[in-house]
Amino acid sequence: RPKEPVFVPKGNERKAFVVPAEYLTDKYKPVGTQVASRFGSEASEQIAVNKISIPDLGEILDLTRDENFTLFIPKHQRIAGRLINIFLGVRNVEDLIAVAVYARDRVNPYLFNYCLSVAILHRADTQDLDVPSIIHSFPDKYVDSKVFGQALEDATVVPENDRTPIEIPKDFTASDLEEEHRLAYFREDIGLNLHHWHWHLVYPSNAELSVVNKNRRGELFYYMHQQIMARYNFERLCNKMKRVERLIDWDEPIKEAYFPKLDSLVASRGWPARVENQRIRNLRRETDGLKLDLDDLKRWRDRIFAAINSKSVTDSTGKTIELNENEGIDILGNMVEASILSPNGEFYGNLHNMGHVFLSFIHDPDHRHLESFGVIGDSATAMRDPIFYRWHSYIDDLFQKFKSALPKYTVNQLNYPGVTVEGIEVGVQGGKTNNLQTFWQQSDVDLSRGMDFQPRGAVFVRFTHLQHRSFTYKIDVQSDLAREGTCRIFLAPKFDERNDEWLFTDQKHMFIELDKFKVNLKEGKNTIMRNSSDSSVTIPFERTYRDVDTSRPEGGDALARFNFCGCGWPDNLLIPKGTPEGLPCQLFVMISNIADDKIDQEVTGECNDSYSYCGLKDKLYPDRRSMGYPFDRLPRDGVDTLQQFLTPNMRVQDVTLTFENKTFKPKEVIS
Ligand code: CUO
Repeated sequence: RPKEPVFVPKGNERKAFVVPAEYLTDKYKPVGTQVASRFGSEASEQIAVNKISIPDLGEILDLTRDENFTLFIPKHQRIAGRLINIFLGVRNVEDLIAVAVYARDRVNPYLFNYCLSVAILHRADTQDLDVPSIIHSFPDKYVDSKVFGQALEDATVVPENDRTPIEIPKDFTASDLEEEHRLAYFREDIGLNLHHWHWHLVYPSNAELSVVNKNRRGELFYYMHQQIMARYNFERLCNKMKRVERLIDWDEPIKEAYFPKLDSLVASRGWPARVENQRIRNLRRETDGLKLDLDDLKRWRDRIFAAINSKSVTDSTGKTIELNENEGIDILGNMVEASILSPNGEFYGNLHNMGHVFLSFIHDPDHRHLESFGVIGDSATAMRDPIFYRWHSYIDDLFQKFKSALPKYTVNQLNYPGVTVEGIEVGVQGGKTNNLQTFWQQSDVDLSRGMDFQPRGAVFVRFTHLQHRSFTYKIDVQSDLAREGTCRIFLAPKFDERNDEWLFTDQKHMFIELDKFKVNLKEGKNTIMRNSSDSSVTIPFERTYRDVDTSRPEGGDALARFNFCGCGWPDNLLIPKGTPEGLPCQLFVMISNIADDKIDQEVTGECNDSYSYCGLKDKLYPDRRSMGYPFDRLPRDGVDTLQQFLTPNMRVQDVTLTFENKTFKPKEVIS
């Protein structure tokens, strides 16, 4: 039987809750004491749970304990919003524990985990509380289902100290006959999917207004997903494939198939697969509250395009709101996603979320086979499926249409008079200058918390992921005065899929952000040194997986503020794979004018290191420019190439990206 999430206090000591009898479900009332003593015997401490007035869970219980849960289905969003509000509404931590204990044995486990995580993240009195990573609570969403049978066997038969990690093959979802499988290492990367789950956990689209209404969240929805597309297209070029085709014709059969090979331990079912050439059909799924035609989706699309063309939207009171160059993209992001911040949800609908839902029920749109949604229907698993990228390519194109209609950046808006970038060099650990290097690396992760077995003990799985040699940027900058600036670093392939030089209007969509940080320039020559591991885009491996040794002081530190800190591009995917012969790339560095960048706020504290895609906890987004600057708009007239786009405060360095087809063992030192 799957073990549901257990929230373990800091330090991993086991504590048992002593629960008021009326909290037990009818099923457990007769055996309550035996159950309690079974689990209580392992506890070092017993905690009495407050007696509170029992909340009415109402509609929340409509989602039964053995169903799957997703943030993309409006009904699920609504009940999640209700449960989050219950968790947010209680007076103090003791009452939160009480209401959580009461709810836990009644509510769907995925729903429970999500809502309690959101509440812990947003309550003032739970800011130092840890929640185990979802990879530990629900490993079934991240690894090959075959592993669980083996893990159970190991756990039962092999003493803990003699267990060896169970190896997950790198290729388990398809063979090389399937061209799209070349990208499986990216789509199925555990850290990547954890990042995406965390992003949507930090930026829920439906909950109390104070939780949803974060600074520039609609714009960040656009930008984070735009960067996913840029990075995916970059990886495709590395694998000799052309950029993703937008899913623009929704009536055509979808050529991509996907067989996830994941089993839900909670729902005790396999995640449905999608065979090739399936067509989207109208949805009639009463239990999910879904009665929607493809025509509804098309109507929303047409209204959104009309809004983009007129650069204005009509809000729910009939008032016209202009989509201007400052807040326009933020409004559009919320409207397209859609979040509850949409200016008119009734009229502009729920395009992006429902796209996920239509695709996720393609195999059973009227529920005749009693099947649940496919992986594209859950933010924890969606990025595994090739169709995710075709859908998000469509969504991104829509945002780009809006961006292209905005005023072009003038030289004044790009240049920083008096500042010149004179040289860029990338020093690679154990490698050649300006030659970034990637390879395969194995890592181990303990899944035992997400499974129920006796005796307990760690069960590790070993998986293989992309990795790169760490590197250092050395940037020479000349400044005529002592001043501050923002250093912005991006990378793009040098040639397109035909091996031709890019037009700037195409290449600008290929730039992936690598880093962004403030620099203090002195008058004269400056040399800026910066390590790849300090990137404002990524979080380190340990934070992605939360496999830290809590007995060490730095381990305890790393556990702090997990929820928000769990958001961040995985460090192992900072650099795309490259090619064995070396993919020519262009590294772009810009020092922008601080006067137009700066946000005045204190940014010290935890988790201030992966803000590019995730923002800062409880703070303003720490860069006043439009997200994606300077590549987010069409270039000024007469600019056709990257070279022509450059102002003196920008520079481009050719680098190569070389992949070595070699697999390093976990923690093997790379020289
Ligand atoms: Cu993150 Cu479509 O929004 O998955």
